[in-house]
Parts: sequence; structure tokens; C-alpha cells
Amino acid sequence: KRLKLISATEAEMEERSFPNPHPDWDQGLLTSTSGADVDYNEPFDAEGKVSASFQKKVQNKIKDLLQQMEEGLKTADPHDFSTYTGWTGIALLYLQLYRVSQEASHLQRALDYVKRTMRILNGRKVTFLCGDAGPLAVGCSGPPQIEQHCRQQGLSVQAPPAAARWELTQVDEDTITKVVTAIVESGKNMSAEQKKTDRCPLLYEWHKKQYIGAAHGMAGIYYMLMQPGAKVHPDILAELVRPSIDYVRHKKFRSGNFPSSLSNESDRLVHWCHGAPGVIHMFIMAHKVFKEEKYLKEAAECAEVIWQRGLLRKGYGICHGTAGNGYAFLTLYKLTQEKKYLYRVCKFAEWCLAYGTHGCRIPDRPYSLFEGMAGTIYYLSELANPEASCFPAFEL
Ligand code: GSH
Repeated sequence: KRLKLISATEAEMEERSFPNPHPDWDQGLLTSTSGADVDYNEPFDAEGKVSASFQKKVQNKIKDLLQQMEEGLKTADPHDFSTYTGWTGIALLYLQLYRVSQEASHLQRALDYVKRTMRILNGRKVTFLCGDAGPLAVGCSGPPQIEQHCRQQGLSVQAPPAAARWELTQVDEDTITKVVTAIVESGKNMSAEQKKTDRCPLLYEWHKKQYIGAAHGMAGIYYMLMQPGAKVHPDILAELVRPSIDYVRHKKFRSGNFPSSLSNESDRLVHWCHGAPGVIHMFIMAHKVFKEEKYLKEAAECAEVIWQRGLLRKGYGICHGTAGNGYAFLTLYKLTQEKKYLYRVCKFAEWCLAYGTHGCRIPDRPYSLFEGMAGTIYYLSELANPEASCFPAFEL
């Protein structure tokens, strides 16, 4: 069984990603006084900051991509209100752009898209990314105009604190506790059913598979349970969540990547949704919560695989694209303050600046937040203030 967990063959790895053409970060060169050497770590300037000219390039590209996106959205599915592929995702992008630039036109657009979603909700799915919960939460979030609109529509809203930077809807603690309890109970039951109580006390499946990644799987669920806002009891964290995280940890391929599900042994996907770029967020949170070095080490190893294999042929999006992989470096940079990770953030952004020139696959919803261009713009917009970056609809 162990033998099967060998890493991917080169052919398999190459099939999904482009070889990373960028030299890695070199601390020695940055401290050198020679101008030529400093260029090597471009786009950092001599002081080790992201250079003004690179920031300018990013800003220009954001404008250019936004125009393309607006044009493209004219032919997008008018009924798709979702965060994942529809109008709520676009509203979230404009809220982010407003946050970064304070330009009122962005807020207005966010509001227009939110209004649109309120008219087309269909009550079929309750989930945040694909169902009604996402648009409702975004509709009820901070900006007063959005709140007012929701009130007019007869939707219940609770006023967020005045200075809130639109934390998504303030949900009362009782409701959070109920949801958290349901998640923990369901994980315990599945683990007992599968006789894994000792090894992995919280087990989940989706479409009959025990997925590992951030979007559909265990790493995403443990990540949410560790959020301070989830207020999970420390005993539950220690006795159920932590051993489950360690179980996932032991599923690591030799390459440093992670399988997409417990039953899948092929080492191919290096996406936020499947593989190291999603699992890294779980490790970073585990390090914050349990204060153990080993989790930070795991996160750093994830970052290596992502650096090697993260420039994806699938595209530039956040769910299974290069921008989503760049968020792994952003989050690790926020935690460690290591320049190396900010450098990698910039290199993945640089790749995204050449949007469409690498011969990548065109996503099914090419302009959407999770599959397409809106997600790439979102990622690029984080460069203005990396300390405040947050993977949309995931990191809090
Ligand atoms: N509909 C998506 C798009 O057009 O971007 C493609 C579907 C996709 O890539 N799904 C992700 C995946 O990893 C999971 S969310 N699929 C399996 C694979 O790439 O082998």
C-alpha cells in the first residue's frame, strides 16, 4: 500500500503545469550592493520592497482585465447568481476593488451585481459557494447601500460594527454553535462508520468520496473549525481536529503534494481545490492554533511544491489556477513575514500579467470569480496591500 504512494512521474507533473521559469528568491543577492545582482530579485527594489514600476504594471493590467471581464460577462449566464461562477463572485470582486482603491464606482458596481442576485435566487442549494447562502451573506454585508437594499427586499440584516471592513454577515453565536456542532457530529459519525475513530476522528465525504482539499474536502473543513470565530471547544480541537489533521498529514506524497481524496493515489493536482495549495491553509491555521513547529514545516513544504508545479495549464483562476496557488504564498508571507514568499507572490502575479499568452485551457465560465478572470483580478489586487490579503470566500 505504501509503495503506491510514490510521487508523480515527471510526465504526469508536466502535463498539468508549466516548468517554473523564474529563479527562486535569493536573499544573498538582495543584500549585495551591486545593482545588477539586485535586479535578479526583480520585481523588488533595492530596499527589498515590491517596486513602484511593478505595482504600476499590476494596476494597469487590472484595468485592462476588468474591461475584458465586463465585455465577456455580457454573454455570461444571466441566471447564475453563485459566488463560484456567477454574479455574487463578481460583486465580491468589486467590493475588494473598492476596499483597495476606495473608488465609489466599484462600490456602485458591487451593489448593482448584488441587486441582480437578489432577483434570481432559487432556493435550490444552501451552500455558500454554489447556493443561495453566498449571495444572501454578501447582500447582508457591511456597505450601507447594500444593507439598505436588502432591507427593502424584506431580507433580515444585522448591522455590522461601524468600522467593520465587511466581515461577511454577523451571524449570532447560537447559530454558529449549532452549525459547528452539526459539522463535528457528522464527522464523528462518518469516522465511526468507517472504523477510523482512532486514526481520523472526523471524516467527511462528498459525492461518495473522502476528499482532502480545501474546496470539497477535509482540509477545508478542519480549516473552518479552527477559525477563532467558530469557537470550537479546545478539547474538541485537541481530541478530534488535531489528530484528523495529522492523519491528512500522513497522506502526503513523497513529492510533498497531497492526494485529492483518500482513495486517489495519483499525484497530479496542485490546485487550491485539490492538493497542497489548499492543504497549506490548514497547516498554517494549525500552526496558529496548536503552536507546533511541525505544521509550519509542512506549510513550507507545500509552498515548495506549489512553487515548482503551481503555474497551471488549467488557467489563471483561484480554484484550480495559478492565482489560487499564489494565495498560498500570500498566506505564508502574512504568517512568516519572509520576503521569499512575497517574491513568489509577485512571480505568480507576473505570470498572470501575461494572461492568455501561455496557451492555457479556457475555463467553462471564463470571467467568473472561482474559475476565471475575476479571480485573477482579485489576486492581482492583493499586491497593493499583501498584509490584508484574504482568499475570497475562504480566508477570514
Ligand atoms: N469547470 C472547471 C473550469 O472550467 O474551470 C473545470 C473543472 C475543474 O477543474 N475542477 C477541479 C478539478 O480539479 C475541481 S473544482 N478537476 C479534476 C481534474 O482537473 O482532474
